[in-house]
Amino acid sequence: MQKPIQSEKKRHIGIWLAAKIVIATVLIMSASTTRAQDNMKEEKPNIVYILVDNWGWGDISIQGSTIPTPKIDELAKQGIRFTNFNVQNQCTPTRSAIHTGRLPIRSGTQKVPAPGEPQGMAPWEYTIADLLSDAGYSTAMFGKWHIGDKDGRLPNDQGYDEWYGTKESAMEASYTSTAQFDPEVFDTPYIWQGKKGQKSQKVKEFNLEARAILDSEIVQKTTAFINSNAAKGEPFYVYAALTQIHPPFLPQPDFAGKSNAGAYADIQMQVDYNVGEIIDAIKKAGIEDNTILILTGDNAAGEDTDEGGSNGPWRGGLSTGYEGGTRTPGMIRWPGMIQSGKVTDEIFSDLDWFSTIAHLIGEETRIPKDRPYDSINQADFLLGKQEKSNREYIVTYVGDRVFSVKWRSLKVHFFTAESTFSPIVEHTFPQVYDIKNDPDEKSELWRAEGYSHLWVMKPVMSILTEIQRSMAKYPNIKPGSDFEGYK
Ligand SMILES: [Ca+2]
Ligand SMILES: [Ca+2]
Repeated sequence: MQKPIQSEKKRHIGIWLAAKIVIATVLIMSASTTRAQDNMKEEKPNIVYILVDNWGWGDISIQGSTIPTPKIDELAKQGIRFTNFNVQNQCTPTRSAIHTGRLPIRSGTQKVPAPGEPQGMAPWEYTIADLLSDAGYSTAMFGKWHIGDKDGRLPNDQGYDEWYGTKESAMEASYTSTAQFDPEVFDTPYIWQGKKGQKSQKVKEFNLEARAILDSEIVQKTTAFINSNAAKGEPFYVYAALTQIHPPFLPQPDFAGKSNAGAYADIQMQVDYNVGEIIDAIKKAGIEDNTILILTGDNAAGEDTDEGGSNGPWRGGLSTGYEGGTRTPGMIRWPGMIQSGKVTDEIFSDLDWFSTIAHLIGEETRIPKDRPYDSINQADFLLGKQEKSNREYIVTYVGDRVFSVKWRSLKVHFFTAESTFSPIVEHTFPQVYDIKNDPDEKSELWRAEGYSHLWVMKPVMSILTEIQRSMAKYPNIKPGSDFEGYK
C-alpha cells in the first residue's frame, strides 16, 4: 500500500533541480529549442488551478458530451488527461482536500455546512497557498471559497495575497429572491474582496443578476493577475474557482440560449469559453512553457435536477460513493515537462495535488511534519518517470461515514445512496463491484459469486485500519473549532 507523505522515510531530492539537469542534458544534445532555454531560467513554474463546480465526468465533449467544449478538449490533448481523477463528493470537502492534502474529515470540512452550523478550516491548516506564498509566489484566489465564512478563515487568511468572490456557494445568490427572505434574520449575501493582512470588504450584493456575470468577473480578474505577474517575471499561483456548473443555473448574458439545448448546456459552453480565456491569457503573456495548468471539477454533476449534467458511463453522482460521484474531469499541462497527448486511467486524487505541487517545484521541505497527510506525491508519475500512479485506492467519505473504498479496479461499498436526496442504505455485507468491467456498478459480486471476492476486504481493511490508527493519534478537528495544533 502506498504511504501518504507523512510516513515517507526517503527524502526526495528536488525534482525541480533533477528536471533541470535532464533539460540541461537535452540542451547540450540539441541547442535549438527555446522552450528548453525558457525552462533553464531560474524561476519556479507558475501554477494556475482552474476548478469547475459540480462538473460531471461526461460534461466535456472529449469524454462524450454532445455539447462542444473545444478549448477544454484541446487543453486535454496538450498534457495528461486523467480518466480516473477522483474528488471528494461535495464542494466543501474537495476544496479542503485540494488546499490541505488531508482527508477533509481530519479538518472538520467533511460536508457542506448548512447556514448557522460551525464551519471553516482552522487557520492552523497549512494550505497550498500558504506553502506557495512562503516559497515566494504571488498568490490569488478568484471565485467561490466555501471552506470558511468568518474573518480569520477567508482566503486572505489562508495564504492568498488577494481574493475576490463568494465566501460560500452560488446558491447564496438566490436567497434574497425567496418570498420569505428576511435580512433581519440572515445577512444579505455579498461578493467580497480582501488582501492579506487586511479585513475583507463587501463589494456588492450577491443576487441573481450578480450570479449570472460572476464567472466572467473571475476570468477577467484571473487574466489580469496573470498579465501583471508575467510582466514582473516573478512566480505566481492563481486559483480560479469558477462558480458554474452549480445552481442557480444562470448563464452569463452572452451565453443565454447559445446551445439551443437549455441553460445547463449554455453553461457548458460558457465554462469552455472561460477556460479558453485563461488559456489564451497564459499564451499571450508568453509564459505557457513555464506554467503548470491544472483543470478539474470539485465533484460530480447532481442527478436530482432535470437541468442536465452527465457523469459519463459511471453510476451515481453528487453525494454518492459510486464512481459517478467520485470521478470528474481532470487534466494537467506543463509544456516540455509533462508529456502531451497522454490519457491515463491510473488513479489520481484531489488530495495528491498538495504533495505533488510541492515536489514539482522543489519546495517539499515546507510540508509540515506535525500532522497526518493523505496526499501522495505523484510528481514522478506526472513527469513520465514511471507509468504507474503511486496511488491504488480512494476512500470516499460522505459526511462522517466511509461510504466506499476503491482499491485498484474493485470497489467496496459499506453504505450506498443513489443521489443527494435519496435515503442512505447500510449493508450487512459490503457490496463489491468490478468497476473496470462493470462501470455502471450493476453486478454485485459478493452475493452473485458466493463470496469468492471476499479476499478484497483484506487490502480494504488494511487501508481503513491505517486511517483509524492515524485518527486515534491525531484526533479529527471539530467543524469550525479553534484548533491550534497537536501537542
Ligand atoms: Ca461543487
Ligand atoms: Ca493557514
